[in-house]
Amino acid sequence: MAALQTAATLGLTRISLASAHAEEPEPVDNSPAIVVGSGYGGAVAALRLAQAGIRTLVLEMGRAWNTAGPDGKVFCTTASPDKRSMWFRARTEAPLASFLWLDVVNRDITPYPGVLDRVRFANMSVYVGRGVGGGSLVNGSMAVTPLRSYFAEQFPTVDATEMYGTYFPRARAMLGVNSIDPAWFESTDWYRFTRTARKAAQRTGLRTTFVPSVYDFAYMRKEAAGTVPRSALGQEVIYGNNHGKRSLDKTYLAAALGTGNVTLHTMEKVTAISRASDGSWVLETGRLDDTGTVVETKQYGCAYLFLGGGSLGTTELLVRARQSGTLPALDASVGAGWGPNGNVMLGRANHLWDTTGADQSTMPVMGIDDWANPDNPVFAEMAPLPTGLENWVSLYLAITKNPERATLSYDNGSLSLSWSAAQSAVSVAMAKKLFDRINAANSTIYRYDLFGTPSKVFADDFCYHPLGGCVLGKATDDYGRVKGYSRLYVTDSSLVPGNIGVNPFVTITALAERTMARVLVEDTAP
Ligand code: FAE
Repeated sequence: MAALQTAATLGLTRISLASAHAEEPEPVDNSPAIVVGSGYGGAVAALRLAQAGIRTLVLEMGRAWNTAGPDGKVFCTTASPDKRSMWFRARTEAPLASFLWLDVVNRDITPYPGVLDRVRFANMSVYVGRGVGGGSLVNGSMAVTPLRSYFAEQFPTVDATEMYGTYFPRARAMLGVNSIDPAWFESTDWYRFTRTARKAAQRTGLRTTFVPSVYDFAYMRKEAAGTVPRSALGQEVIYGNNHGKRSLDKTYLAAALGTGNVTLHTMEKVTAISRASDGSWVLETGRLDDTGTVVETKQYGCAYLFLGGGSLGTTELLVRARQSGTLPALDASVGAGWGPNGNVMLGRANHLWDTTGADQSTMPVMGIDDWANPDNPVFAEMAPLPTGLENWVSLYLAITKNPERATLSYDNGSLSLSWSAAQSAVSVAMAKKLFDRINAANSTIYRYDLFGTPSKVFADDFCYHPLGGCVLGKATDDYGRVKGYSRLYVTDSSLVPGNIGVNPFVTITALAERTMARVLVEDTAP
């Protein structure tokens, strides 16, 4: 099997395995392969490169979440967030802005490299995870394989048989996907909120389905029994889980580091990429301290460059390189094809007798699957609202089949996104159509108090699922090789064309597995 060649065998004089120990200090720190970012795409790339015997450097702008704070915990809870919660903010910016219109959710905090970032554009904010593990540190763990027919529609050039036969199963196994025991689900107080939402869906004649997870349900049951520290049952999720969650630092990244071939640098942000005259890649980085100050700038070189900075991070590096002229041959479609996976959040008010429970697990396990409805395809997850008191709210994250797409570009020194309010309105109309039916069938109404003032029913100005910007088969070939340049790869959510109909991390992981399997076999010296 031909494998990725190390830089030395490529004859790239700047790239030498011994360079780190050379007597004469070199201006550039070299590795055969560099991976930018340690989310799903980056973690898969790092593991598979390392297993192929290729020394790999992973550069991650966030911190490693492996050290306990003064309270003995690595992460803080959603109920009492502190500086660990958000990426350099003076106040938290939680998705649910208010309760009973009161500003009781967010807290003033000390700016710090916290785990959740909210990247604000004109009409859309994008939540992303920061740290070793990327989005896996903050997400809801829902591990959903997309409907095969929709996957095939979105990725017409990808062999769906191979994906569903090989790469989705490989991804699910590595991620540690498991499902809730239906009998426990039916009996535990912790999922009363979901059973109440299911009842409303069933009264409407809608289909509901269990959603798999990477949260360890065996651990959750011990939490419920009181034999282990609580995490999902202790209001931990968007600011990290101290227990129970199989985040990437416990799966792919642990395996990658275990090979001995991976070096991981944290708090080091890649700011620019360019190509040297000998064909090697050059990366400029800035190392951040805990105040966000750049304390050191560095250059790294590599033969093979894998971009796993996420839809925003990867696309920013590429559009910036094209705009500044360092990578002029990038395809015109780099930056295009971006979408928020049709995300809309909303709440419904239940009748007094339809309680949701004071105890709520933070990990969703069920969705309303109306994707097959040709008039209005929507998949809506039943989300928790764990306030610790009965609140009668059924909360949902709707994923709508919104065909609108936007473009990311680099203007005046920063990333901008062309997404408009009118494009969000398309998602809202679809969510409203579904939930108007549910309200009509149950004689219920929407909640008006959850997304700030003035009363906003549909939260359409933020998303959790940024997708696209470097779409597979358009900005790259069918395996994530960036068009116009050799030995440059995208392995993350940038590849997904704006919408995938379900929560995206299983798809991102499986596509990255497919890319790595191909690249490690085929890509040899130019
Ligand atoms: P991602 O995981 O975002 O990782 C990118 C990494 O690269 C991050 O660690 C960045 O800090 C780092 N980075 C970026 N730029 C640079 C740079 N220039 N230099 C160095 N490092 C850089 O990318 N998805 C699901 O499937 N199920 C869920 O239940 C779910 N819930 C979610 C809940 C929340 C609150 C959020 C924010 C997301 C959720 N998602 C969920 C989305 C999912 O986490 C997301 O699609 C993936 O994390 C994207 O994976 P990537 O590999 O693209």
